[in-house]
Amino acid sequence: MTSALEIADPEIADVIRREVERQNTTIQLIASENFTSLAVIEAQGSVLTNKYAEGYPSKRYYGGNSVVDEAEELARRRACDLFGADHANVQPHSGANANMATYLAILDPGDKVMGMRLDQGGHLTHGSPVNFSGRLYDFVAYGVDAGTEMLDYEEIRATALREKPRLLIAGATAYSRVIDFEAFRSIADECGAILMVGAAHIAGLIAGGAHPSPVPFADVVTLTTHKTLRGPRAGAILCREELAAAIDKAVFPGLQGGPLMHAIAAKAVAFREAQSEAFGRYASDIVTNARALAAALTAEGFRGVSGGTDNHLMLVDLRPFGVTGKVAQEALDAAGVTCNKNAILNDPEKPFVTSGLRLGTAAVTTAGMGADEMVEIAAMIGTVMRNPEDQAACSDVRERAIRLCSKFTPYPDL
Ligand code: DSN
Repeated sequence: MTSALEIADPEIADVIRREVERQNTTIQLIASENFTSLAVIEAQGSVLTNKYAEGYPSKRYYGGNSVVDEAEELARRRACDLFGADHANVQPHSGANANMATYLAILDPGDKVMGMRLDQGGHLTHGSPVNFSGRLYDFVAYGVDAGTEMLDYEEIRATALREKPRLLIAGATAYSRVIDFEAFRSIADECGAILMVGAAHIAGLIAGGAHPSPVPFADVVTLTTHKTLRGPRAGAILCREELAAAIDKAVFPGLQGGPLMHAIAAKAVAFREAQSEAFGRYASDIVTNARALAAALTAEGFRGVSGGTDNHLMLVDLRPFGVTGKVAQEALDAAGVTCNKNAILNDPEKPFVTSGLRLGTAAVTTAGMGADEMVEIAAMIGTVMRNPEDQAACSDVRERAIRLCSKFTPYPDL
């Protein structure tokens, strides 16, 4: 049957059709991506997109909100239950907005903040000079130890005691080891800082019990809902009761206007899905697959940054292959393996080139792949890295990717 979209806008209908095909026939290893359920997609694509609901449930600026209020209440309650939090704000449109709202709630412009360096695994909103965070606040960066390539908590403590930040941020986008939130709490207490954890990447692992939770230790935890948590593309904030009013006020009216009620409904669906036992098994399988992929890549000759992984992602150093991250990403893309180039510690290459790749296993785990497939994927990556300009070798890998995806198709019915 021809859909309404195909009739109204065949060009966009065709873009969506081809993107479904791309997701169904290529291997997705971007550590921040996943495949949402059809239930999440249905909620996201619903008439809730029509509703203006500035404010919060029962305290809206416009009429007609009694129905969508229930969606936001469900999302807030489920987020609190899932993570054991006092309070949840489910309105942030993204993780960056969740972080920005947190700063707005807690800081004054010019205040000192400590966060992880972007080029050592942090995030743009953790103080990058090209981001609002680096322009509005006085960021002091911490990184990883040059030898272990892991967080050095004693070094972070020494810096925090010297700099006395008002806000200490834990959390990363390219760090493959468990983060010790209890250690961050004790550092924050010693230097008198508020502790925020940016848990976007590991939110699903936390929900599923595959990574320790920051909630008992942090004053504020920011999330995205679309990475390991497998929900819609959006953000959320969890916080202690004492900060609830300030956080809510910072999100609206401080930062955003009307909340995206369709996205909030889709977040509620994802939080419910994450409460299931099956989600717990999935979270644990993500880590098992990441370890299997990291081990298989090491056997292929790659150097794993920090020697491996405890979570859903890994960074690999491509220098043993004499290939840059940019060349690797493009060659793998052509071969049906989607991933992103990523800086490694003291990377000699520019940020748009890099010497590393970041690989994650959340999406392939959702697709049903296991340890055998991780070995196969590592072999495919190894083949492309040994022959990045060899069209025949890359075509062969592309065929292998299509065969693998035909057995593990995320959206067979789309
Ligand atoms: N762009 C996201 C990631 O890939 O980690 C972070 O915002």
